[in-house]
Formats: sequence, structure tokens, C-alpha cells
Amino acid sequence: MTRGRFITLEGVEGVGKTTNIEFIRELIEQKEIDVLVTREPGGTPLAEDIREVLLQIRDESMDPITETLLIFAARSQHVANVIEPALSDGRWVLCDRYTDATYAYQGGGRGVPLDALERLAELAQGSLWPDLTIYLDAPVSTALGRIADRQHDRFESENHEFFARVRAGYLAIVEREQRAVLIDATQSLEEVQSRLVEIMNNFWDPLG
Ligand code: Z5A
Repeated sequence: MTRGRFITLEGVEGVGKTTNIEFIRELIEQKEIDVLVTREPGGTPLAEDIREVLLQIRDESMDPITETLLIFAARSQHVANVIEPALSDGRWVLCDRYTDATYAYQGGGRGVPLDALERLAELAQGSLWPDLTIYLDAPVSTALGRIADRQHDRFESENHEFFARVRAGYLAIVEREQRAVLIDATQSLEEVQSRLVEIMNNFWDPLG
């Protein structure tokens, strides 16, 4: 049994992840590949409960370390019960956010030290990193403008400076990681999706 491939989609809120994940699923299914679409935080009943705790706005502020530990708790559950079994069964996994988001939000956005994130990542996911990461990039004002009329959760209620640090965190990952590919998400949806086709074509080619 050939192990499946692990693909993640990243970017600040409003950049178009939810819109484009179904499009990528269709591209993969056109190749008659069985793909599981999932998300973080979440992806299992317990991890979805943790997601609710993370997103809910409450009177008590959430300490950045508490937030980080909750995110890794959800991830560990998701990796052990969903992602790793699917990949071992030869299924592909397409995930809306993964550990790059933790480096961008908790590392870049909240200032949690990167060496702490590295240690927690190793504990929660071992050596499981994506084979391909598609990062949708847009200036914060563009991305947030697209979701301005939604009711905001705890993250979405953060200010522009927070999201600028998150975006800088993502851009540093794209510089550093060969698996990460950037798409200019200020383009029209048609242009973004034709870039997605190109990226996926380059991804299949070496697979033969
Ligand atoms: N979080 C974290 O802090 N650390 C972690 O490790 C992880 C997560 C894993 C939940 O994530 C929160 O968890 C997230 C970070 C934190 N913070 N927040 N908020 P999420 O991924 O579930 O939530 P989200 O990022 O907020 O998703 P979203 O708001 O739904 O954004 P999106 O999926 O990227 O955007 P969209 O819904 O696809 O598109 C937004 C609108 O723009 C929509 O009307 C589209 O029709 C439109 N759109 C999309 N593309 C285009 C183009 N190209 N042109 C014009 N309009 C477009």
C-alpha cells in the first residue's frame, strides 16, 4: 500500500481557503484519488470541541500558552485518529490549516517562542509535515475586508497589527520551506484557481 499525500492550505482569514479547498478536492478526485478533506483546529469530535473553546469570545482572556497547548491538543488528537490512519491507508489528506498556522498565529501573532513550538510540534505530530503547502497571500486589509460583514470570533476580533505579524510569519515560512508555494490571493478567483491547477500539475508530475 502506497502511503497517501498530505496537502495543507494556509493564509490569514478571508483570504479564500474555504472557497478553494473544494476546488482542490475536485482536482484530486479527477485523478481518481481518494481524498479526505479536514480542518484545524478540529477534524475529530473531541478536536472540534477544543475548536469551540478556542474561537469563543469570553470575559476571561486566554493566555497565549493556554491557546498554544489547546491547539496542539486538538492537533495530536487529529493526527492520531484521522490524518495518520488515512495516510497509512493510502488516502490523501487535504487539510485547512496545520502547524504552519501555529507558527504564524501563536509564534508570529502572539509571540510564543519558536523553540517551544518546535518541541510541542514534535510531541503532537512526530515527523508528520505536509508534502505540499499552498499559502494564499493577500494584504491584511484585503483579506479582512472580505469578511467584514461576518460575525467575528475570538481570532477575527484581533487588530490589524496582529494579522500583519501573522502574515509576516507565513511569509517567513514560505521563504524557508520548499514544500510551501505562495499564491497571490488578491487576484480574481479564476486566476487563483488557474494557479492552483498549475501547482497541482507540478505536484503530480514527479509522482508519475
Ligand atoms: N488557528 C491558530 O491560531 N493556530 C493554528 O494552529 C490553527 C488555527 C490551525 C480558525 O481558522 C482560527 O484558528 C483561525 C486561526 C486559528 N483564525 N481565525 N479566525 P479557520 O481556518 O477555520 O477560520 P478562518 O481563517 O477565519 O476562515 P475564513 O474566515 O472562512 O477564511 P477563508 O476560508 O480563508 O476565506 P473564504 O471564506 O474562503 O473567503 C472569504 C470571502 O472572500 C468569501 O466571501 C469568498 O467568496 C471571497 N473570496 C475568496 N476568494 C476570493 C477572490 N480571489 N477574490 C474575491 N473574493 C474572494
